[in-house]
Amino acid sequence: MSQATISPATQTVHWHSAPAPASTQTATQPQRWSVDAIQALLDLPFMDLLFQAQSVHRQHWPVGEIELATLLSVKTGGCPENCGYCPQSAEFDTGVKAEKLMSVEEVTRAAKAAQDAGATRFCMGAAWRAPKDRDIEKMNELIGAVKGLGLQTCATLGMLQPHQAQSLREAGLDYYNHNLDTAPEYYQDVVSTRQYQDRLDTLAAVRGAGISVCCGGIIGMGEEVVHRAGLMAQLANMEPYPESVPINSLVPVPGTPLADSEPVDPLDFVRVIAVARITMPKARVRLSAGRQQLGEAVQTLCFMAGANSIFYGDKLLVTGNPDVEADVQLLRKLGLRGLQTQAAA
Ligand code: SAM
Ligand code: DTB
Ligand code: SF4
Repeated sequence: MSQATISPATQTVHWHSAPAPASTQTATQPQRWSVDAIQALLDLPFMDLLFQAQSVHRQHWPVGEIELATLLSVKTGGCPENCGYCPQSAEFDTGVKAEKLMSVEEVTRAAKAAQDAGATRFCMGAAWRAPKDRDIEKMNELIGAVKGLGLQTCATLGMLQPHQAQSLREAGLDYYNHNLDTAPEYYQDVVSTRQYQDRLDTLAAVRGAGISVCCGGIIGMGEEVVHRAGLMAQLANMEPYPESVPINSLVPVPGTPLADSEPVDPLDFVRVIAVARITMPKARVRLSAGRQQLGEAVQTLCFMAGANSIFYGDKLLVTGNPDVEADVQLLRKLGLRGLQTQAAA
């Protein structure tokens, strides 16, 4: 093993007792990932980092299996929040029009098509700051219909109260996506209409309702490496850490405040995927938005680094994604395969 390889098993380099951010530390918590330890991982020689991530991946996951998750924007645009990356905020002139919630029939048709194309998870996104109870009732119908097809269900609807999370769970929701996006200290540079703590409160409501947590962030918003480490520390120190961790590369959308962000070095994006795999070995790490701009070679490195899920389908929420045929070809070229559908498994 090279000098630079950091192994969790040795507990010498990155598991240590350095204090975690005071805002999230409790007396009963076991040893946690410090921001410094994660930054040390991000700073490893690239090959050492990738080797370590791939080794962790093989200890915890079948080799070559990739989850295919399809997204659908069931309620697009007109959002009152001002997330600096988002084309759906009503504050920015991005050309995205506000639409009504889609019908059960439309959503069922889209979910069936995704399933026929090989997806096993279907994620419904709504551009709400926080849904009203009557929105939750309508979402429950959509969730029931998608679940009825035998797909895993996921939703991302903004901030939730505990009783709303409970209601979604009872309707059959498997996962709730709610991203922390970046480190706490960089958050207000990205969005000012809510606080980091609001995100944590919703995540607690989701966890409390027994829904699996899907939580990750975005790379390429002008953040420093320490902020990437801060985000990963927040995720990895959750108890338990999220079952799904989407890592997005910023899709710069004209009209949003972050449209002119300095593009991230693709290899630095791969590093974050590797660190997600090492610090959250059993999480499904999703290579999420931004695949169109990454190209095949960098995506391959992401799989090497431990990514085992992608968004699959021609569209994310409102921006583009590699088309299904291109993804099928890429997986075939790499000898990777999608998970079996639940109905077939
Ligand atoms: N309104 C809900 C919320 O904010 O939680 C759900 C939808 S929101 C679009 C879901 C996530 O998509 C965001 O938290 C962010 O991480 C990601 N996202 C949005 N726009 C993006 C962009 N332009 N590039 C990369 N990721 C983006
Ligand atoms: C996540 O982490 N990324 C997805 C999903 N969760 C909801 C959304 C990506 C959105 C990219 C820009 C757009 O199309 O709106
Ligand atoms: Fe609204 Fe979500 Fe977009 Fe923020 S990310 S503006 S909350 S839809």
